[in-house]
Amino acid sequence: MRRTPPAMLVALCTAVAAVAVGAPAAAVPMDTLACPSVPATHDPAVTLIVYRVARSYNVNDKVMLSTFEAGWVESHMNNLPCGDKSSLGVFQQRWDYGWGTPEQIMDPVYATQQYVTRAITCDRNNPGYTAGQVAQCVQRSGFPDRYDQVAATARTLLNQAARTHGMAGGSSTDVNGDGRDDVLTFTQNTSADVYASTSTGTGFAGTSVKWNDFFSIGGETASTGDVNGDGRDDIVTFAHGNTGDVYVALSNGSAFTSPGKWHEWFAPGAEIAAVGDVTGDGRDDIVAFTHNATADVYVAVSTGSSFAGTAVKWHDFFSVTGEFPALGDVNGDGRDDIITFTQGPASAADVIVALSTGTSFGAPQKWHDLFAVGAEQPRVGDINGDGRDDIVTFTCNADADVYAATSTGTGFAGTTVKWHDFFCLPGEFPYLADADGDGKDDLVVFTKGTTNDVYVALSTGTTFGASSKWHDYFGLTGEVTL
Ligand SMILES: [Ca+2]
Ligand SMILES: [Ca+2]
Ligand SMILES: [Ca+2]
Ligand SMILES: [Ca+2]
Repeated sequence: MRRTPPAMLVALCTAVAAVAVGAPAAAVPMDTLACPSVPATHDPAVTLIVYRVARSYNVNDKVMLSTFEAGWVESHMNNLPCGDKSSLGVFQQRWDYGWGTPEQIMDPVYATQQYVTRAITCDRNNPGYTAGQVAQCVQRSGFPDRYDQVAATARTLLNQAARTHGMAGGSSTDVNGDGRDDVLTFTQNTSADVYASTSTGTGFAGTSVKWNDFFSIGGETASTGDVNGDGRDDIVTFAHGNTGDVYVALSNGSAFTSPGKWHEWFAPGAEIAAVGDVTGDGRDDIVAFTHNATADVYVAVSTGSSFAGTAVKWHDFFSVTGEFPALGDVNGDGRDDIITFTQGPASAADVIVALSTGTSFGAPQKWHDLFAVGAEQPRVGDINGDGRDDIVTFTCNADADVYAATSTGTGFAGTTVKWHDFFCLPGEFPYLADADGDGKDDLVVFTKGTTNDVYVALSTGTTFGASSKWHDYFGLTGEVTL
């Protein structure tokens, strides 16, 4: 448990490096150029892929931080096609030192797998190491102190990636089809359990009621939706990575049964996935936002037993990098529309909508010009029960304010209208759901942390009432709660 002195660490890693040196390949498979310069800023797509892959190994916080420290030091989190000697990629791995082929190393999924598996071993064998020492143990750099020195930057990037991974925000969830929304938690650890707690109208019932015992591992996007149209919400998980697999487990009213693959190539890599009924046939479909400079939006429609065929592009420029995409039926025609919160400062915190036609999303329209500023947490739901989805934003800071703007069918009305003045503190996860089944979406928050409580504040149609505790142990830190 004792920290290894830096000198010893260097000696150790030098020795490991010497052992690891193999005979270089006979021919250089591709040009390995010295980089003319390294970008000053990170590539958000690479950063999100690194986060998702590391989560898929259930890494602890130290190994996760070490991964981001190494990625920042080596490439500023960019997939560099160049580097020192034969170094390539986000972690500047060397094809002639046993890290894989150049093509493999230039795949950020593969490169992260290579880093993380070694880091897990280093951490296990040296429990006293700092995150930076774990990074050095893997990277064997000539500059061993650089990793710990960038801890603050690495932590910031890590938090940003975690936030981006959680975007789209999910949708309210009625797993037993009684008209009252329930709560779910995906543990996303090695057990990958899914627990549900059903609403009684005044509380969430049951503790540790497992509805599935292996669904959605870490780094996947866990979501919900009624994909077969039987009135009960099912669970959907997006694997991302290089497979783009989408799995579904249907609700039978008391469990999620027999997971099956419903699509083979959807929302890979750093794309953002969401579930909603964009065609208006009563079955929820899947939507992917590429969330990059191209900002394409793809849809695969539910047939009731799969998501059909190849994903179809429904919009070619919506929700660029850094924005917060979401789904909701904002005009009340029964088809879910796409929404993006630009999340800039107050001068650039717009809400843009593109309405579903049933076969595509129409032209983007600005529906609000001051909503969900900066790092606020926006959500979409029908809070006044008129059949049109509205927007809600949570500051989730010490003020814990909740603002809302209601849909008129052609815009969101209300600026800085506070619907609750103390709901969602830092570290908590806010959500909208019709917990009491009166047709109006209510506030739900998972406190996580040390208490793991679930609080609800019911909508009156014009405000949210007092908070009350609906469950006292549900949804732990690190779990995905919906
Ligand atoms: Ca229910
Ligand atoms: Ca269903
Ligand atoms: Ca609509
Ligand atoms: Ca409404």
